[in-house]
Order: sequence, then structure tokens, then C-alpha cells
Amino acid sequence: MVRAETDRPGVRTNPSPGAGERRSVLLVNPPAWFSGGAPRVFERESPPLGLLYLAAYVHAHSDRFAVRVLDVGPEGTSLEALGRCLASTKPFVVGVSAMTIQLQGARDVAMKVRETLPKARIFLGGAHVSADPGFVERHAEAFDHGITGEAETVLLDSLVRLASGTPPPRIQQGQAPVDLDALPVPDRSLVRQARYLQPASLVLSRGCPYHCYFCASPAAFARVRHRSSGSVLSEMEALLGGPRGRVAFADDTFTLNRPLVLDLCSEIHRRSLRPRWSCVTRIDRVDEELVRQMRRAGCDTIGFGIESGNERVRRDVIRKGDYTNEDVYRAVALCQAQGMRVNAFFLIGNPTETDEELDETEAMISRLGLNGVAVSLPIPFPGSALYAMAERDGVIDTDTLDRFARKELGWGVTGVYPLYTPGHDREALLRRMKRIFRRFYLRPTRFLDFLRRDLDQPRLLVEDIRSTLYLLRRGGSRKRPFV
Ligand code: B12
Repeated sequence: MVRAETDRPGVRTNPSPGAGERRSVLLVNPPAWFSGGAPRVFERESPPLGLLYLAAYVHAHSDRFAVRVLDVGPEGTSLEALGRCLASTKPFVVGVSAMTIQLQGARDVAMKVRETLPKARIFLGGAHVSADPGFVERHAEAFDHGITGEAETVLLDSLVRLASGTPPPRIQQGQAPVDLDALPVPDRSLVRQARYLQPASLVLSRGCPYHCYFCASPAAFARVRHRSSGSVLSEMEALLGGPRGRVAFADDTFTLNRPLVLDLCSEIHRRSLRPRWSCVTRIDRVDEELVRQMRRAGCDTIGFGIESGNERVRRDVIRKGDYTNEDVYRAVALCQAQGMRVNAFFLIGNPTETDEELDETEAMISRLGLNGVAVSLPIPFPGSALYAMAERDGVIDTDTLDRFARKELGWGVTGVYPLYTPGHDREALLRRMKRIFRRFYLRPTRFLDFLRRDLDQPRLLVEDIRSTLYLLRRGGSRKRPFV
């Protein structure tokens, strides 16, 4: 459902006399695929920040456009309902955001726009097109334009051009804003907060200087930039909505800029705020003093991409960095000593990884005393080194991507989108993955631990119960159904 202009609390009202003539623009976050079922948990995690940034930017710089945002997954919008919404709001431009796993949903949205509003111009943006700009040309029946990377200025410029009858180029490169403080904050009034598990998400930075082999982030964010602590603080203050409010930082690597994080923490104190927050970072980007200050400032949950319990695999294959297992144990213990919940991500089935090395990952998972664990198999997304390796070995190419997007390989992602696990017995990997999940999540202490967290964050309770039932029935994670 797209909320009518009048439904939206806090939506900017246009001060100009021509307010009624604003051209309608619709930005859509498609589901991975349309299935007509209940919203999937991985689509309900947090609002689509990129689209909310884009909408806020357009509204802040022009009064000629009324931008709406539709997050299809959390809203449970069917294709038919999308058609009705298009017919009633008549956007002259529809912008679709897509990571690679959303390409089927993105095409379905675009084809529905073609059918309902043949004159509307359709843009594609987000992680996929940033790494595969040719996708727009190859799917010209669905998309008219693509913008790679960060799109605030280029999207606004394109809207202005189109409104005056001059079409922009088919593919444009986004321009990374140098000063992130100059961007307006994401306009969250455009989505319904109640639909999300972590409604108050925000970023301190854009970009990441590391090159983990599975990550496609550098394709969208060419350079690392940080906001000032003052700017982040005022966004946090607006988001907290109460003394015990909670926010979730969505940065790739939250603690990249140590002095900035320390400054943010001391400012939180100075302003007598009592937020609780979570973030994700790297093992080699935390130290005792930093962790202590973060905890004092309300950080109660930290996530680490550890990926492997074997130093060779982590350093030489995954390109995670040159630190030891001892460093991993030390960093996690530092956070636990401060009373933080620690979650970690692991990747199994990497090239050249042996069974013994996989055993080391399993052993590390049980020794670390974590609060949450996510395990994946390597999925080659364009823009990552993993994709280049899979392409070299003939596992994936642009034709595969196109056939995936057109559902010619099948419908959905699991068992459809290629994985890259050379030299591994796929069934054995899946068995190992299920074993890790069962051992980790079906422990009595884990139930107590989750109960404690759910009392604190009640909106997670139902999801935790569903995940446990899923685990008992299917042996995997509801959050990562496509491994
Ligand atoms: C936070 C995050 C999540 C969160 C929340 C996502 C959300 N609701 O936005 C969660 C944890 C749910 C998540 C899940 C997944 N994620 Co994620 N995620 C990220 C992360 C770290 C930050 C995204 C973000 O908010 N950036 C900040 C905003 C401002 O940037 P942005 O969204 O990219 O938007 C800008 C541009 O892309 C562009 N743009 C975006 N949309 C549009 C649309 C139009 C029309 C235009 C013109 C421009 C445009 O303009 C925006 C403003 O400048 C990125 C890494 C990264 N740095 O991008 C990975 C990333 C996007 N995720 C990724 C992946 C793979 C996933 C999962 C598939 C992982 C998994 N195996 O389960 C799932 C899929 C979930 C789903 N929705 O289907 C990959 C995508 C790679 C690819 N080619 O597809 C990334 C790049 C990380 C990586 N490892 O490579 N993710």
C-alpha cells in the first residue's frame, strides 16, 4: 500500500502556490520475488534508507515533485495492488531499487508500470546496476534509465530534465556527495515504521576501504566518507522518540573512523542521551577503550564479519585481513566483558577450503559464546571478487544474470541463483550449515538469552518464535533462506 499524501505524518507540505501541480514520482523497493505470501523476514529488517535519502533530497531541493516510497515486501503489496496504486497516483517517473536478488521483483514492477502507465519513465538504481550498468540496456523492455552508485544529485537532475521534456542519458554515473552532512536526513515519514523489525536505522558513513572477496559494496560507494558526530546526533535525537529509544547503524564498518566514534560517544553523554544501539564492524577495528566508550554510550549489540575460523582462509581467500584467531577471541571477549551482545557472520564452502578448515570455523563458533550466528555459502554478486572468480570458472555470467532476472532459471532465489563452492560437496556443506544452526540455536541457554532480548525488544519476539519453528522444521535460517 502506498500511503496517501494526507495519511503521512510529517510529510513536507509544499509552500509554493503551485503545490497541486507537483509531478508525482514513485520510488519502489521491490521484493526479491512476488509470491503473494506474508512479508519475508529479510525484507522487513529496516526501511530502504537509500530511497528515503533520495526522496528527502528531491523534496529539499525542488518543490516540483511529490515523491512517494513503496516498500513492497513489508507492505505485502501484490502486483495487482501495485497496478491500482499506479493508476491512482499516476507517477511520471518510477524509480526501482535493486540488489541482485531483487532483479525478478524489479522486472515485475517495471513491467507492471509499462502495462499501467506506458508513458512513465522507469529508472533502475541500487547495488545491482551499480556493478552491472549494462543490465538496463539488456532489459530495455523493462527499464529506460539506470543510475549507478549514489544517485541523489543525478536523480533530481533527471527529474528536472524529464519534466521539461529532455530525456536524460540511458545510463548515468551517480555522484558521491563529498559532504554527507549537506544531505538531508532520510525522510522516514514515507514508510510505516511499524512494519520493520529495526525501524530506526541510520548511517554514520558511506563506503568501505576493505575488499572482502564476497562484498559488492565498493561498486556502489567509490570513496569512504563520514558524517560529523553533530549531524548523526541530531538524526539520532529525532529517531529515539523516548528516553530508552533504540537505533541500528547500517554502516558497512561502523568503527572505521575511531576518533569520530569516540566523539559521538562523548557527545551522547554530554547531551544526556540514553540510547541503545547496534552496529557492525571488523575484528581489527575495535580496542578496549573504544569498546568501553561505545558501551557507555549505549551500544548493546555489535556484529562482526568473522567469516572463517581458519587464518589462511580468512586472510588469503576471503581477504578479510591479516589478524590471528587470538585477535578474534580477544576482540569478542572485550565486547562481552563490557556486556555487549555479540553476533557474527560466517561463510563456508570457500575455494580451496578443506574439511579441517571448515571444522575450525565450527569449533570457533562454539567457543566464542556468541549471541547470534549467521552462516552463508558464497553467493557471487556482481561487483565482488567472488563474482569475477565464478565468472572465470563459467559458473555465472551476464547471460545467467539475465536469465535469473527473467525467471528462466526458476522462480525465487534459493536453488536458482548460482553459488560458487568449487571443490566442495554442496550437500555436505548444507548439512554442516544446518548442524551449526541446530547446535547454536537449539540450546536452552540460547532460549533464555533470546527471551531476555525479546523482553527488551518485544517486536522481535514473534520473529524469534517463527525462526525457531523454521529451524526445527527445515534446519536452516529464515533470515537467510538462500544460503
Ligand atoms: C544495511 C544493509 C542491509 C540491511 C538492510 C537493507 C535495507 N533495507 O536497506 C539488511 C541486513 C536487511 C540487508 C540484507 C541483505 N543484503 Co544488504 N546491505 C546493507 C548495506 C550494509 C548498507 C545498505 C544501505 O543502507 N546503504 C546506505 C544507502 C544510503 O545506500 P543505498 O541503499 O545503496 O542507496 C543509494 C544508491 O544505491 C542509490 N540507489 C538505491 N536505490 C535506488 C533506486 C533508484 C531508482 C536510483 C536512481 C538510485 C538508487 O542511491 C542511494 C542514495 O545514494 C549494504 C552495503 C552497502 N554499503 O551498500 C549491503 C548490500 C546492499 N547487501 C547486500 C546483500 C547481498 C544482502 C542480502 C542478499 C544478504 C543475504 N545473503 O541475505 C540481504 C537481502 C535483503 C533483501 N532486502 O532482499 C549486498 C548487495 C550486493 C548485490 N549486488 O546485490 C550489499 C552491497 C553488501 C555486499 N555484501 O555486497 N542488507
